[in-house]
Amino acid sequence: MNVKDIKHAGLKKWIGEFAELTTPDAIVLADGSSSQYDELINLTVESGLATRLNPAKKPGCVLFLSDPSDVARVEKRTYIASETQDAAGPTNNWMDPKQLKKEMTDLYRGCMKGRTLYVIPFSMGPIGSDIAKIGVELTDSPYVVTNMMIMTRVGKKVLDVLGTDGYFVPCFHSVGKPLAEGESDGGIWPCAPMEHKYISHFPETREIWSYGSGYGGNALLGKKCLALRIATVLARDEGWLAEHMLILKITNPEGKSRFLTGAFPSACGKTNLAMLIPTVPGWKVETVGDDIAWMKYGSDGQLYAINPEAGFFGVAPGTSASSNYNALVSASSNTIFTNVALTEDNDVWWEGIGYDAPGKLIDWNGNEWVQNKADKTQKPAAHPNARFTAPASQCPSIAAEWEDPKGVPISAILFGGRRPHTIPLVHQSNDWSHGVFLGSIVGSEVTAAALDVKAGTIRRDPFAMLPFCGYNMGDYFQHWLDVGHAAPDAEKLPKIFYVNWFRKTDEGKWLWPGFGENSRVLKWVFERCEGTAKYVKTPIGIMPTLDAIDRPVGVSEEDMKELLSVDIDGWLEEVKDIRTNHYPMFGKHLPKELATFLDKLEADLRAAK
Ligand code: TSX
Ligand code: MN
Repeated sequence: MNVKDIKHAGLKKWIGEFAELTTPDAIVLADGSSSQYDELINLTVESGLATRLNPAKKPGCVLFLSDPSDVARVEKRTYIASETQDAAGPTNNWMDPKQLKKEMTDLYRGCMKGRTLYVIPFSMGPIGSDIAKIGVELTDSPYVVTNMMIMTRVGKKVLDVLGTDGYFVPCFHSVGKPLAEGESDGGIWPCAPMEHKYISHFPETREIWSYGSGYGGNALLGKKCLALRIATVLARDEGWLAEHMLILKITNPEGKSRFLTGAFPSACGKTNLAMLIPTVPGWKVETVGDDIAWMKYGSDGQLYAINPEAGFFGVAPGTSASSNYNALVSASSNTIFTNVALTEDNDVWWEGIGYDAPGKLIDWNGNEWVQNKADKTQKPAAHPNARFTAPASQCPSIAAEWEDPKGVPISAILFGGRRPHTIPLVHQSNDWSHGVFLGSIVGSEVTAAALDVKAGTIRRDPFAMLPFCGYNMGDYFQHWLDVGHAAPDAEKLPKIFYVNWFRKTDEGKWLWPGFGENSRVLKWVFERCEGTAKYVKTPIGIMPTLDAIDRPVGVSEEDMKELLSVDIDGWLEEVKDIRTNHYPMFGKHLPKELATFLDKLEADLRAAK
């Protein structure tokens, strides 16, 4: 099948216009076939851009090394180009849409010279699901096409659903490096300089225009751009939720299952939690998604979630058999690695993989690298944001329901962050709106990696959505409140919890072992949904009694008390920080209901002192 066979007149016209602007040498339709996937991978291997890994160790896998300047999402070049700046809000970069389109059109002019324009029809969500959305990405990057084929559902079957006049979100992408007559990339990752990179969203017209970066969220436009920034706008207008959340299934020893979602800022181990292997005997945890959840009320009044993605775009460093066995297995075949290190026998290695580097490596910059553990200043062999792109179907813990078009019914929503002090291991909101308050104050300790703020500071990242909301964040809080008020049956709303795996002692030791032991907390959450868990009411919300959560080996009764107590003075500091540094940012867009929760929290804390 090729572009000529497309029966959707609007799509055909739109492709023609973009091709006229960008002047590619050829136009190819991504049909979703495995033969085309193999051809595209061969193309990147032959051009020297990718290295095929050892088929005995990593069958069907390749490694790409990106340009050193093109290694992560570029927030300062990410724009929400709404009609007014107020609509984008205080936490997004804004540009006038007309001005931005003019600048980008100039960049796109002739930008695909010497390259092939690929047309990628993709579905976010199981094909044909009521909750799914279709997008079409036009790109000149075979890396993007192959990654999109793993991360989304691509090809002919999407065009079939689209029919002759179906709706799709238009997504433009170019690496922004046209080739002169007879020139090739010669194995060099193509991208544009930082000042020419743009990741642009037009919320009113629901368009995505990306230029100059070939990496991850900047270039795989189904993920952060469509499934979060544009989807938040659709969700606001259509009365549902597009969230930066994992989805997991938990089953008790009696065989009863529940589903929950969870939002965590980066570096909190969201993918690890989604694929957790429980330590509580008889309990089972399975994976539905690790990054994005779209939630809508079903006809039974329950909130249902789908994972709009079909793969995992996971951070490799720190992923080991002990931190995330299921991710390692998912990424052991048919996987695209980016910016990890290459071993002499064409396997991959990264920091935190669980064993020392075997011999001489090629690091992510393409240089020889030999591990020297005595040298504390040695640069890592894998980039800290190195990734694996792996099919979700290969995950050993994938839940049977993960592709159910009607989604999975959600019993509980978790929020969390990396908080060494004050925030207990787990507490529950008193109701939905109070849960929205908890989501709005999510924050995480800045780790040593981010050098722009002093270590130990808490960076607020409400709902873990700060970089991903396509409109005013204050209005987004109001939308969450509205979704609760619109519940067909308030009794059926998911219960909302705030968890913290990252409490430390004053000496800096971890108080909680985390990882698989987090299943003890998930068990309490499950039992709260059943109505059987032991709990107490506190000024911050509902908490487990001291004996409600089984103590893991190595956690003393004293530690447990510390993990499950309300630190009144710490929380009063928290209230002060929210009142002076966090909430004022949203100005008149901050819902009054949330300000009231903050006042009540302060009054209740003072009364308990
Ligand atoms: O992912 C993590 N989770 C969630 C797992 C399901 N991490 C890794 C965070 C970086 C992505 C964690 N790190 C977790 C956690 O629950 N907890 C911690 C902190 C921690 C680190 C090491 C140990 C204990 C706690 N254990 C030892 O040092 C032996
Ligand atoms: Mn994410």
